[in-house]
Amino acid sequence: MKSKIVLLGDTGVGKTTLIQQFTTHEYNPMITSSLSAACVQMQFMDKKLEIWDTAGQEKYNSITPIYYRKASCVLLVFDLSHSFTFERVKWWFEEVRRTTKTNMIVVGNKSDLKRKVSPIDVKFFVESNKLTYFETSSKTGDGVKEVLKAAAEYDFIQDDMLDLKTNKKGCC
Ligand SMILES: Nc1nc2c(ncn2[C@@H]2O[C@H](COP(=O)(O)OP(=O)(O)OP(=O)(O)O)[C@@H](O)[C@H]2O)c(=O)[nH]1
Ligand SMILES: [Mg+2]
Repeated sequence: MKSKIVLLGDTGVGKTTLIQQFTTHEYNPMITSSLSAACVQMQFMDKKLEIWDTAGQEKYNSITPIYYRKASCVLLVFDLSHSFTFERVKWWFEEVRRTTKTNMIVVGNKSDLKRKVSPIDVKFFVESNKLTYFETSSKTGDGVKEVLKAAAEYDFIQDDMLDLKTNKKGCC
């Protein structure tokens, strides 16, 4: 069994660092901002995971739909210490929902830092959209395994109508 997991979120929220925790259980503070999408493969329990990192900088946003198509799970990552990054997660949620039925998990990262995002706002957003929510620190590793486990449990949701629509637009 193979699962495709895609990480989306604003620049600097910790997507690449989170993936590094998934694969090596280590924190490397020297990671630099991603300039393009990258894929890593790993075995997790009985599943082969294909994990896609994306570049969060605004100028790269236009290329990402081709990455989350056919994903079994999208991780919408924000930085708990930067309110604006949570607003971006709401935007990403709408963007992904527009073209796919993909499962989505919201991840509030950097739980080791002072929080700026209101827990009430997060609760309202995830509950009203029936989403699963985890908090992580890809610095300390807190909550990381739980996210990976939850993401790996999902399978791809086939939707021929949505596929047709996206093919018409010639998105990939
Ligand atoms: N304190 C703390 N710092 C973190 C955490 N996760 C990542 N960082 C730091 O935040 C910065 C950005 O992390 P990245 O993993 O490069 O962020 P990104 O989302 O991949 O960013 P882009 O590649 O630009 O989209 C780095 O300096 C990381 O060391 C965390 O959980 N806690
Ligand atoms: Mg990155």
